[in-house]
Amino acid sequence: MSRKLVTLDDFTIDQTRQFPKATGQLSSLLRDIGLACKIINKQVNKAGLVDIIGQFGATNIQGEEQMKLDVYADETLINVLKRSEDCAGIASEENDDFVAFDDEYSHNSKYVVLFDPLDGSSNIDVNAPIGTIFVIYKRVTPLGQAVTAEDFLQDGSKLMAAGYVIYGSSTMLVYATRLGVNGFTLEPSIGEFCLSHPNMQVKENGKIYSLNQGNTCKFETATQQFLDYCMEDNKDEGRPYSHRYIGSMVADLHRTLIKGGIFLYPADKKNKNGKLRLMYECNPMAFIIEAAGGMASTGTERVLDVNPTELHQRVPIYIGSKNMVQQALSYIVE
Ligand code: P6P
Repeated sequence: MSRKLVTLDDFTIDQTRQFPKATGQLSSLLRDIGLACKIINKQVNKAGLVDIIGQFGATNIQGEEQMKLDVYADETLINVLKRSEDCAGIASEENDDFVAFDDEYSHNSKYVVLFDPLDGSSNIDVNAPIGTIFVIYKRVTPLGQAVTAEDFLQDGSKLMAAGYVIYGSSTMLVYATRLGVNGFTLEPSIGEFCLSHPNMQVKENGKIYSLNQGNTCKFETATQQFLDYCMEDNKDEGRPYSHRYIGSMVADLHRTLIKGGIFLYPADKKNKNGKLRLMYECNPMAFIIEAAGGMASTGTERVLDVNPTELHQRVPIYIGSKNMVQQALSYIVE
């Protein structure tokens, strides 16, 4: 007997009904983000067939070559959210500064959205999984005016919701609120995200470690000691662990959420803050993994406690199964 089909709309409306005072704006915003990602999905799925693959010929604030799909995804999200009743402004990996939607309606919208429109885009040409990552904050400035930088530079513990869409062998939307983490798989025949992974939980222990091992010569001693632990021949403790690394954060974290394990992008001798961005990569993944029972640290503090100073700042990250993250951190303490 197949389970009743529950769409993302059904689910978010049911969640809203659990809070009598809820206005449904957060649910409506999640549905808007889902719509934008369905539009992006359409292009991602046929990227090999149309002249949309390859370099856009520009670079973003990170100094990274912008792939055409990056720009398309960024513009799609901005256009959909600008028309949303509930979004007052956005910030994106692809845009130097935040964008305040400067119309009367948006001045009275309650939320701001930050996103990495197409994370892992260096994998587009090799057809590896890529994704859209997003967070939703309630604005801190008064309604009736345009949002300002302080509406965006909030620490992760103030997040209202966070999620990602992974464009892989299937297209899935996973999002977390304080009520938990739920996964929805896109059913193309009806164009709806349907509940497929209710109440996702990350295992306390795992057998997979995930990092770019090519950077080993640059790692600090503590990271090298944890790597030695993962690769140690200790059958009683289930080691050596398996090494898996896709090089697309959404895909590596999705596997970690489903199978357990640890993903790390640590600081190294060259990059004192690692590579991944706090606001729209590390915070959303930390919010999701913590809501699923896991752990996320920068090595010195909880990711969600970092007080942001810049929109595109980077932090090191150790994230996944609680016991594995604690094991990795134990070397840093020592
Ligand atoms: P490296 C993709 O470019 C990305 O931002 C993340 O999705 C991914 O985890 C990381 O960078 C991969 O970085 O240095 O291993 O190629």
